[in-house]
Amino acid sequence: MGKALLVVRRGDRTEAEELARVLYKEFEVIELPDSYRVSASTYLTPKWVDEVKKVLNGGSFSKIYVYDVLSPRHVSYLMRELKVGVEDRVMLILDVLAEHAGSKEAKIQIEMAKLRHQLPLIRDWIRRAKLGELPGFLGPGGYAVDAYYTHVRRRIARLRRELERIRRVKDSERSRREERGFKHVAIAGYTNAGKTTLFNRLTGERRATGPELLTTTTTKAKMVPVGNSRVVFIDTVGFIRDIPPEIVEAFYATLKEISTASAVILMLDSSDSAEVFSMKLRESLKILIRIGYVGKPLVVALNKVDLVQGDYISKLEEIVDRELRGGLWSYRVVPISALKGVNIDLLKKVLEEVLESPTYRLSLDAHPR
Ligand SMILES: Nc1nc2c(ncn2[C@@H]2O[C@H](COP(=O)(O)OP(=O)(O)OP(=O)(O)O)[C@@H](O)[C@H]2O)c(=O)[nH]1
Ligand SMILES: [Mg+2]
Repeated sequence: MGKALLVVRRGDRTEAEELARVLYKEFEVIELPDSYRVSASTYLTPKWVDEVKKVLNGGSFSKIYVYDVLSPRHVSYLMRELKVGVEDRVMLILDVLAEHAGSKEAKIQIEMAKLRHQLPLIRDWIRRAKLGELPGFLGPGGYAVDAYYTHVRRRIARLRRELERIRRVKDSERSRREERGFKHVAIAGYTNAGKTTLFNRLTGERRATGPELLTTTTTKAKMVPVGNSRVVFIDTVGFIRDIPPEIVEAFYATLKEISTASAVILMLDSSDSAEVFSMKLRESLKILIRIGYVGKPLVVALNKVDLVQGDYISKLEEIVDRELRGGLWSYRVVPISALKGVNIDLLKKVLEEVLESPTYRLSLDAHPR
């Protein structure tokens, strides 16, 4: 793969670079100010288009990722102006997931999400071809684009059927386990928090872990005894800020495993700055609400305590209390190190208590705040 160019707002730079690093050995970054005001028709203003052209002329770039939501109009305009492939944030996330995808389920999910993401762009091409705005582009009269559109629609329908089949299998496995009295505990949270490391430690599995973002691309369930209960731990795909709907739909399986669980271990990375930690906590809670995991127990695991000082953990505990007190969940906080094996027994004990206590009933009236 050649070199990539990232166009990114200052505040998003770290996340964008971490994602790009998974795919490209070499990339350059153009930073827009956080206050950058998007041009409605072209995304980049003429000044910034010139900036990008200058950088493009200085090297051989195979792709530009604009780390934001782009409309079909933006993409068409930028590709015409810059004469190189232009993708947005969703595509970068999907490309990273594709890079890590091992299982058939993951591959189907990602292909479907990519095609669904491209549909509006293809529709825009068809419209332009019919208006004669794309002379000679993919054949006369837009016929080829029309045919491609139909092909993509059919392919999406086929992928959706296959996914539904895989989901039915997962659903029936889950119901069978529930009938046998197993409790499901989903390990959820932001990408790179250490979910798979914890899953491996609790279950003895050897799933791949790593410092890259979005290492895990499918869920996995494994039963182990915890105290008197038999608990099925579920490793899940990591959250990322502002997940767009086409990804959410493709990753429905992960979200379903979380929303149907008896308890969720919400993994957070204590080595993050307080600001990033709070952002990830709030984003995670928003996702839990969106998928309907409310009124149920939340065990907040402050992971990677081996990297930080004790007083910092107290500060993070305060942040968690501030966000969760009187809120939509009954919660407990446990500082752990999944990697070094710190407080794992404590975590299990807390889980046991949480699973044995009668289901927490949500009553907004009872929690005035
Ligand atoms: N120092 C330290 N590193 C940890 C700990 N737990 C996990 N890590 C590291 O953090 C990185 C991410 O761990 P994973 O278990 O892959 O994280 P994940 O949440 O499953 O990430 P995704 O699958 O990308 O969502 C790896 O490099 C782990 O070795 C910990 O307790 N302490
Ligand atoms: Mg993982």
